[in-house]
This record gives sequence, structure tokens and C-alpha cells, in this order.
Amino acid sequence: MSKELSFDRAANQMIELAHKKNYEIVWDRLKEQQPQCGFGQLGVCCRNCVMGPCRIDPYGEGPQKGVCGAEADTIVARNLVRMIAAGAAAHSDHGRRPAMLLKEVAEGKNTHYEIKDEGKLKEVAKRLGIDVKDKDKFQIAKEVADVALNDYGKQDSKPIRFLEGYAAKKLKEKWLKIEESLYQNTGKIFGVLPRNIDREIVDIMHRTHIGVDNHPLSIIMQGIRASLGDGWGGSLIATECQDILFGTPKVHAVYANLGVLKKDRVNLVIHGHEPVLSEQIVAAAQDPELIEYAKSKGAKGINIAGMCCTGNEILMRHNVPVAGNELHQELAVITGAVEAMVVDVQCIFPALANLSKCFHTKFISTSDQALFPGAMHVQFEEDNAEEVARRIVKIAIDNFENRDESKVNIPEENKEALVGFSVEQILSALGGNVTPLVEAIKQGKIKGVVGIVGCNNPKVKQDYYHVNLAKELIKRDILVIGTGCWAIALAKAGLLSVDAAKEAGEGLKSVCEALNIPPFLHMGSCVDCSRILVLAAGLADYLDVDISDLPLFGSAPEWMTEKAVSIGTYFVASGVPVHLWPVPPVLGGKEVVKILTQTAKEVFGGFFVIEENIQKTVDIMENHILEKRKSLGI
Ligand code: SF4
Ligand code: MSK
Repeated sequence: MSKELSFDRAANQMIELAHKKNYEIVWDRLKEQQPQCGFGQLGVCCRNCVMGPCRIDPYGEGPQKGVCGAEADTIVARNLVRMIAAGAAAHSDHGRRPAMLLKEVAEGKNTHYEIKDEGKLKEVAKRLGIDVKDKDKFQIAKEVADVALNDYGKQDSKPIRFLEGYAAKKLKEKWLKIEESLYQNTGKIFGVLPRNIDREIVDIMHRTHIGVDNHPLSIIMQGIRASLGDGWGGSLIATECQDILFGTPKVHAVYANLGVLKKDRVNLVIHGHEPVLSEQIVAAAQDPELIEYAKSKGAKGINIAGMCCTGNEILMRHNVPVAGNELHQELAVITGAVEAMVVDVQCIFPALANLSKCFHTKFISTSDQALFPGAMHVQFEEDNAEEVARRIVKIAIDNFENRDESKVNIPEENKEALVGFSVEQILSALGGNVTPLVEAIKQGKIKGVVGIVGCNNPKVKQDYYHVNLAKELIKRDILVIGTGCWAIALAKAGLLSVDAAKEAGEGLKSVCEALNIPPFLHMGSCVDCSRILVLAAGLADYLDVDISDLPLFGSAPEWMTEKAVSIGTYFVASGVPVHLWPVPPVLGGKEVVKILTQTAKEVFGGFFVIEENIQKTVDIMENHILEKRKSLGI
């Protein structure tokens, strides 16, 4: 039975063990929840005020209006954009942290961190129109941080500066025209250009309050505006500020899957999304004094392994292995070899607190925004970064002697993966600019590019869609790039290797072999979806076309978070069609479905597609790509 739950052998081994020993894991809780609420799945329930909760009968037999008179489309649209608001908030709040840290470092107020990539700092400054002449790195950093922070809080109606500096030329023109044309057609301005990252999120919460915005198109347009504030704002700020502070990722090899945990070492798993603390933990684990301390406790050393996107952040910049993606978080604890599961924010199951109690594992929360009943809390602040990191590593070392050897079961699976494909590294592999990639696309060696992102979801077999969708695409000479839990799935499957190109079509294979790159490129964490946007903008500007004219497609085939809804929406609004599976909670609103699948296409060029079958999905993607190639005359 457990074989059906994951495509990953190590996961199945641990699931089987969990079931044998009665450790409760996510798949058990999903089963307990069956049947899940049909109203919720269709998006037709509302509890935005206490005249409700209300729900619309999808069969047309029961109520078709809430107590206030809101109909299905209004309710579905409001629920959808509240998901976007939460997703955009999570990404953008993440970005605020490194932006504030950059400012503190620039002003000499924080000496725990430094500016590691001055070249990137200058590139970012150039994009933002900041004159770098005769300025030292601290002055430039201060000005970059000020622009970033201002994008979160300015009160004028101009678009945010990061979007102005990074979005493709024709895309910006298109967004402006959309605002104007909809104004002329309807008498209302549907603004899509984000004025302020935080404001667009607040605006969603305001307009979805009872008795404000009830027009599905108007509501969804605001969702789009907030999502653009995420993709071309908050997420991009996170990526760029982190690169400046911690270094822009470079291509290198790491290991992936539960087999990276070491029987004879103190194992710390770092899980969540923000690299600000984990950067310090990685450094602390290399401290000879702490290594000696670990040895004095009977361990051979200290082993740090990542999980989810904190894992992606540190594997992109360091030689730190990754223990797994989202559905591996409980399985890592079940190995019995984790001394500390250290978490920051996002995608962390609260269930880890109880599960850890079945083992010696210390479940340590570190963010003032993310507390878990039953966890140990060691609060992290940037101004006591080294001390907290050392304290956490020491807690893990002290816990080593509590490990119960009879409970240790570490699967052997452990694959090498080539990672670190920042835009800068992709360009460097291409010889410094996008010309060779454009030429390969023109010659048809690469038909197009698909970006796959997003999570695991226990509703589908773990990693199955991630791996098989990607494999089918490369067979058709479509290059696959991506981030997040997709990238870890591919790493665990041993596919982030130049060798994997053997399974690609002849054209793509020849390009990968010539450039010595895999046919699947790991571009980073969830916020690094911004790297995909930057690459797409670079291609569009090079060809002087709109992003929607390019042979591109996106997919989140195992998504589960609200962040994924925001990501999908900003790709669609930037002109890239997006495939989703499982089904988002929108099918109860016919008008909403039409806006997402048809109106979006007419207005932005991007649109949503929902499809379960992999072959059909690849056909849809390939047809779109071929259509775009034809329009481009290639
Ligand atoms: Fe019901 Fe309207 Fe209140 Fe929603 S806002 S709970 S539909 S009365
Ligand atoms: S960690 S958002 S489960 S990709 Fe970024 Fe994975 Fe999705 Fe979290």
C-alpha cells in the first residue's frame, strides 16, 4: 500500500516503518479527513462575516446566495484572492527581512553579516537606476535597501521600483494599456501595476470584507496586482538581497534524500524558508570548537541537512545536502537520527511537535512569527545571529547521547545533484549572454522552456508528477527549469545530472552535452521563482517581444500552498500559461473559471490549465509552445 503513496523509495520505506510502528504521518491524517468538504473544494463557502457562515448549493437546488446576497462567483473570487494575499504576504514578508538586514549591514549596525557579492549589488543598483559612481559598497547597499523598503511602504500610485527595473519592456507597456483599455470599456480603473507590496495585500483584505467589492473581475484583478507585487517585488527583493548578502549561487554538486543523514554524526535538519538563520548555523557547524565538542560527546562530527526551501537556499550557496522536500519532513524524524529539527517559517507541519516526542529529536522553532505548541523555542534575531546559531548547534550536540540506536533507520537513498543555476550561472554556461539559448530555440534544438515549481501534496503520489512530467517534457526537446520542492524531487530522483540528458530528445541532448548542463535546471527556492521571471524578461527583451510571445509554460503539478496560487497568478499575468494539479478551489464559480482560463488569455496572454493526465498536460504545453514558435516565425 505504501508504494502508492510516494514515487520515492526512501519515502516508501519510512512510510512503511511509520505504519508498522504506529507513528502518525500526513497521509494518515489525510485519510482521517475523508470525505473532505465539497463546498470548500469548490470554493463556495464564505465566513467573511457573522451573518454567515454561508454556502452556495452547487447543484442549484439549495441557496444560491449568502445572507448578504453574495452569489457563488463573488464568494469564489473573494476566497481565491485571499489565498493570493496570504501567499504574497508570506513571500514578501520573507523579502522584507534580508532587505532590512542589508540596510543594517550597510549602516554598520549589524556585523554578523557582510556583503558577499559586490558585483551583484552593483547589478541590482544599475537595474534600479542608482548611480554607483564614486560610491563605496556600503553606500550603494544602503540605497538599494532603501528602494526595496520603500517599495513595501510608499504611498504614491507609481509602480514599485523593482518591477520598473526588472520587468520586460513590452510587458510593462502591456500592463499600462490594460489599465487604460479596461478603464475605457467599463468606466472603472482595473489597476494591475502594484503601487506598494504591502498595500496590495491590505487592499485585498479590505475589498473582500463584507459589503465592499463584489465584482468577480474586479476582485481577481486586485489578486493579480498583489501577485505582481510578490513576483516582481517581494520575492524578487528576497532573491536579490539574499544574493548580495550570502552570495549568488554557483553551479556545484550536493547530495539529496534521507540518506544524507549520518549515523555517526550529530544531525541537524534545517527546515522552512528563510536563510538568514541557516546561513549562521552552517557557519557554526564548521566551528572547530563545536566539532571538538561533538566529538567529546561520541559523535564523529556535525552534519547539517536542509529540508524544503531553507534546504534549497543553503544548497544553492553551500555544499549542504538536502534531506528532502515537503512530505519528507516527518519521515526525516522517523529515521531516529535527527538530533534537532530546526525550523523558521512556512510549510512546517505542526505535527512535527508530537512526532518528535516519539524520538529524542528536539523540534526547535526560531521565528517570532512561527511558534508550535510542544516545540522548544530559541528565538532568533539578526543582531544575536552567531550566538543563537551556536546555541542551537550545541543543543543538538548535547542531544546526541539521547539517541536510541534501536530506533535508527536511515534509508540508503542519496543521489548526487548538480544545483546552483542562478540566472547569472545560466548566462555564464551560455558564454555570457542569452544568444546561444535563443539560437538553440530558433534552430529547434530546444523547442521551448517549461518552469515547474511548487510543493508536494499527499493527495497525489509524492514526486510522481514532478518527475514524470519533467521526463516527458525533455523527451520532446523542452528544457525544464524550476524551483522549490520540484527541484528537490528531481535531485532525489538522480535527475539533476548531465547524464539525465540521455533521456532527452536529440536536440536538447546535444545542447546539454555541449554546455555540460542537465536538462533540468535547479534555480532555487520558492522566492527564486523570481529568477525564472528575470530569465523570461531577458529573453523577451533580447528578442524585443512580449513574454507571452515566447514558447514558455509553467506548472505546479503537486501544489498545496497559498504561495503557489500567488506564483501561478503572477506568471499568468506576466504572460506565461500555468498548469495546475490538484484542482484549485474555484470550480464553484463559472465566471471565475472563465476569467482564469479565457479572459486572462485575452488580457495577459497567460492563462490557467487544470489537467491530471501527464500525457495530456505535455500535449497542451507542446501545442502552446509550437503555436508560439509559429507566431515568432521560427
Ligand atoms: Fe454570508 Fe455574505 Fe457574510 Fe459571506 S459575507 S458569510 S456570504 S453574509
Ligand atoms: S517549500 S511552498 S511546500 S515548494 Fe518552498 Fe515546498 Fe511548496 Fe513549501
